[in-house]
Amino acid sequence: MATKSPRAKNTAQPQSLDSKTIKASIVQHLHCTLGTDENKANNHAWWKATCAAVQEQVLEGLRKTQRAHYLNDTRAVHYFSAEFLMGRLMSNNLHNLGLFETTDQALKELGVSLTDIMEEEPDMALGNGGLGRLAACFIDSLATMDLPAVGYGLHYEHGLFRQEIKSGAQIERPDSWRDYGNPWEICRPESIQEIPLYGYVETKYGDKGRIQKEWHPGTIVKGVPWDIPVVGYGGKTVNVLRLWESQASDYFNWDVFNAGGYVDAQKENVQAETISKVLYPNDETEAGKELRLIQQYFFCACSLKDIIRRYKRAHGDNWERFADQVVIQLNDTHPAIAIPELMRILVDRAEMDWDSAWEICTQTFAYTNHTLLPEALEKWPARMFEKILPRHLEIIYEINHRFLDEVDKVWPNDNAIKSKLSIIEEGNDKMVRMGNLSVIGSFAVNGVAEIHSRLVKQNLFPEFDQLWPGKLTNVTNGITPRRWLKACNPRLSELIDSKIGQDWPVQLDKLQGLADFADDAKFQKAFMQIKHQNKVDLAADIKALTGVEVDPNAIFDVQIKRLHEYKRQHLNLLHILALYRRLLENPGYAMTPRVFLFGAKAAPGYKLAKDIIYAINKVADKINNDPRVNQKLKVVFLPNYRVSLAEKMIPAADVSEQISTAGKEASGTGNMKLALNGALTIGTLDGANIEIAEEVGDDNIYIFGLTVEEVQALKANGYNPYDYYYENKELKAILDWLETDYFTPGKPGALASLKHSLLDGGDPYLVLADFASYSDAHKALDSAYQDSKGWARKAILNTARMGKFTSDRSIQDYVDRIWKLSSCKVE
Ligand code: GLS
Repeated sequence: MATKSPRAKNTAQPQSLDSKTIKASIVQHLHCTLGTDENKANNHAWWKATCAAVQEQVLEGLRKTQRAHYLNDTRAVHYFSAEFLMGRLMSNNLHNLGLFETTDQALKELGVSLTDIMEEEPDMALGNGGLGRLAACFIDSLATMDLPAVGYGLHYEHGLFRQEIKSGAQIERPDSWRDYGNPWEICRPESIQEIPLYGYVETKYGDKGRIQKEWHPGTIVKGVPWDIPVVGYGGKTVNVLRLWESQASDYFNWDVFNAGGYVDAQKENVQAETISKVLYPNDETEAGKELRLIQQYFFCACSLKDIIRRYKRAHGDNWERFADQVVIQLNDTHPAIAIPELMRILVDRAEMDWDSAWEICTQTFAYTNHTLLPEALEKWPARMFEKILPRHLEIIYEINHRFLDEVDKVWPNDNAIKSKLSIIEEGNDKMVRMGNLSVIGSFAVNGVAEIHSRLVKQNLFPEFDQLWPGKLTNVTNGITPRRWLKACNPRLSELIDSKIGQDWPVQLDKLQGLADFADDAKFQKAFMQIKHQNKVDLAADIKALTGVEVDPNAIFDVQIKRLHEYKRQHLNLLHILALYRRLLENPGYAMTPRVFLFGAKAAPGYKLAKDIIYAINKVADKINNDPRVNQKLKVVFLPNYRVSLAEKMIPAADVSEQISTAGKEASGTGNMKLALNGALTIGTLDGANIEIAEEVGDDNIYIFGLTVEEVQALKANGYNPYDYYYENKELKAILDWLETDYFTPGKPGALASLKHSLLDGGDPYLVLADFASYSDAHKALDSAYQDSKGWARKAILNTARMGKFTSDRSIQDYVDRIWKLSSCKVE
């Protein structure tokens, strides 16, 4: 059952700073950095002063780390990601530095509450969901494990939108996380890069008939790096997350400016600065917008220049060791443009022959696939490429041409295979397939959970797997237990410390030791009391945020993730409606009081997702205000779900909803966070749920629904949702209910789009097919909860058996299977 996996060897070594020193440093910053004093300072000022005091320690670590990496000329991984969903940094940095308690004490002595001032910190929401948060967990693990690593991404001025709920509907507001500065980041003007865009390519004939290509860009933008130090647990290694901000290049504007075109020059500024203005709010789907491709190229080009500058400092113009020193992990296809960009640098700028350049490229890049959803596999119109990156399109054609020659050797004259594997999708509007480019240009490709990687091999890229056996592999996702247990659930962490010692944050397998106490009445009581206390805290937050009162004695049933049909928040909603009906029809209906909690943002242009949010809120309004049922049933949609809200909800969850259609959720990581904090999963055999079930055991998880094979078979045989509608009376009644004005008085049909998507729309995610089985699983779960000892045992075993899902294990898998990196100790 429990797998053995390598672990980071660090244990948090509290720094030697005492509370007196920290206190003095905070006060000093209050006076000298913020120009205020203890009497005038508000929480925001205290927060900033405390950040500044902590940052002093962080920067000391950063300096030592950079020196150690430089002296050892280490091989490093460069994690290229369009998203890093960092959340807040103060608590994390304090815990990782081993300074949390001391700082808490120092502030207490100053009459200030650390918990309160931490609330002042805006989330760094530079990501959409799982993919971006995974990147954040990974850089935490990399630093913790003393691995030389740099995260590269975009310094968005506005992160993921702030969600407000008005009359039940989602409203998007800009996220202004940096309005009052970000105390954790440092601008590095000395490392600014200039990035060309647009223009045309000139063909020249050099010595010995050598053809040379010169790209004459139409414009140049400036990339300004902002460094966010990433503190490993134990505080020794401090790596860097380098995020690029776009600015107008001085060089470009100078002529316009001199010609008296002040206003025009300003216009250019605005255009250049648009590049890093906003995070695209889509998860899983791509907008196909020009600006998005420019964003991708901009941060990849800046990052490659940065890497090459550093490489050249140590190795001059000798490229031979480049792939020994540099590995670049592409987080999805978003940074795939880095492949032709490196080719351009090597062939056009370094004048290397194609084959040698390709050899370097394909030993440098590795690619992680995060989804099988066809709409999420990026494709760019070739004509858009031609306009923005004309030289890159030529390079892609050349890569493709040579690749198809290889394909022809294996499958001679097989045009069908060629057109399937080609980077270029032919048609009226030729498209560049970034997935194929990523596979062809990388030495390793991984999926993010066992089942997902199997489907990548079998369904998405089967011929690539045949062509290059062993290139496609699996690395199951993980989460950092520092943020997702130690920092967010201090009560439980303390209890765990008292039983198994303090190493578990870096050796999560040690949690297995808790299994010995799973039947111990005293431990069960302590464990469940902590859960209860966390629920009391969350209930207070719910009241403050929504006005809804919930009873902490009820089951807290939590579904928190992006809103998407495949994640099936509407399946959850249909079940809630079933419970509501059962209670109305039979007031004595036996069920444990339950609070259903949702947190979810919908992409602004995703109409049905927004309709589902609206439906949840309207149903919630009705149920919460219906005295016939509201002692037993409550529904709460918490607005503006984000990392810092997750940190409050997860420790308070009894039940974790992981109910995607089998085969659709590549892995999931919220499933891991919730189980780690003692929530029981109700879920399908999808993504990492399968591996969670293997770890925790069948008795400690509620699995329901169709398997991947059954989903495929049902679809192949012609799925008809009406079969379920007519057959299941309860289901029919619920769906019909949605068409009335019961939940939207005076507005009949306001929730009808949901019903239509499930019937006339063909129910693409098989909600109706899985409904009965889901409802049965809930019944089983409810009766299990009534046995409080049995439930406590299950909850404890969930926490005890989650060792596999530390992101340290994921990183160790990447190191062993893909990166071949060595750690570098920083003293
Ligand atoms: C995602 C998947 O949907 C998640 O299942 C996965 O856990 C995550 C990280 O691997 O990546 N893919 C995606 O485009 N967004 C995601 O969250």
